[in-house]
Amino acid sequence: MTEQEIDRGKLMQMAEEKRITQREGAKRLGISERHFRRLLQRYRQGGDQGLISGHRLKPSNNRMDAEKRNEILDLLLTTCEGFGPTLASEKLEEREGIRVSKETVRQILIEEGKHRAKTKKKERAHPLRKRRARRGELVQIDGSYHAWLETGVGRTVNGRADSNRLSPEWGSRRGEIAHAKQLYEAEIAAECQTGGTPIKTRRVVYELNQVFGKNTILVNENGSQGLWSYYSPYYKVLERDGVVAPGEQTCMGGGVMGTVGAKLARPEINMVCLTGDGAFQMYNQDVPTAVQDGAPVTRVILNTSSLGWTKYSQQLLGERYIAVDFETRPDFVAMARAFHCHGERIEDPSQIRPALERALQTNHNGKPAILDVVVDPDDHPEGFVEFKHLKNEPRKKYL
Ligand SMILES: Cc1ncc(C[n+]2csc(CCOP(=O)(O)OP(=O)(O)O)c2C)c(N)n1
Ligand SMILES: [Mg+2]
Repeated sequence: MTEQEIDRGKLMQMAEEKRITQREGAKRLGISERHFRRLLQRYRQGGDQGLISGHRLKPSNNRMDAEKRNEILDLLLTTCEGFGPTLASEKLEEREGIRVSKETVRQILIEEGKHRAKTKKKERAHPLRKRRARRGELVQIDGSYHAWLETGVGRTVNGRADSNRLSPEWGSRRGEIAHAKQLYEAEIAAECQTGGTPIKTRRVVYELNQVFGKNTILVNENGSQGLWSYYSPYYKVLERDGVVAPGEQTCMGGGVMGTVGAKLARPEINMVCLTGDGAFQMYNQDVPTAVQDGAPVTRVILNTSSLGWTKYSQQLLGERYIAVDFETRPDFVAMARAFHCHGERIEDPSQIRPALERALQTNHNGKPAILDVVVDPDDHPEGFVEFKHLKNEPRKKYL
């Protein structure tokens, strides 16, 4: 039985049991009430089997008679030998006055083993990419729409050139870019010395990178302040696999807990998680987990006393703030101590580096650390600001 016949059987049964009316059944099957009654009659007499079409396995009424078919077949094998269905159908009409569709000719030839039906080409799920140019090609591995390099050398932040295939002009261009990069990095270094309070997150990120250095894996979170660590050279990933980056729309707290797993997997590497206070509070039950499982990691809380990302989105809407500020400010240092971790609160930029050094040392001694850094909630990375504005203006050309 076909699926359609099975469905019909179910509806017939429902109609018999008076759970639906005949009108409703007919409507659901998309047939007339009269036809529904006819089917119901057959169902009563023969059950499900009664619903099977009487034409099943019988030759079609429009079938060509055997004599005519043989005549055509003879011609196809003699005067039209070797012709494909289309040509054979044309020639049969032209020479013999026999009108027969190319499809019928095709079917006859297939039945006689004289023609092979074409199999439909499968669509490629992963089409091949276009061939690439060979010479002077720049293989861009990380890019940005923002004019990071103000010297006019383009918008690429980290590019890698395939040096075997470079055109001769590339030599001077490469020097130019290397110089621009140097200037840019010096500019960021100066910018990350910014003093004053509240602390600018870029400074925390920069100093973290310097203090923890190589042999470190950074586990990212997805708050607005944590974003500073996504941008090089504020934070430079110094190791292969040196960062556990959040995927699109990560669950907040994924990094806070994930850092424990990462440490257990790679105990020889320094493991640090940069997290917002919101994300931290979603998974702060994993503070004792780190102690219990022997995972001496550092969590640096970028404390804005708010769900900063969401708050900024609300600010752009220009209406009101709702459910984004933490009016109760937990004492994260007390919490750290309660769970046998090292804990410090940092409110002044001069405290950042020594606190990071102590946290790292504590980890080396086998104890997890939590640094609660009070940061400026309104200082957002340029890329984030632009991204947020673009989201409000989706017609811009690169969205
Ligand atoms: C479980 C979950 N809820 C909501 C979000 C959406 N979201 C992304 S960032 C963010 C706010 C993050 O706040 P916080 O961790 O304090 O970082 P801040 O933006 O203040 O730097 C929210 C609500 C999310 N990613 N995951
Ligand atoms: Mg926050």
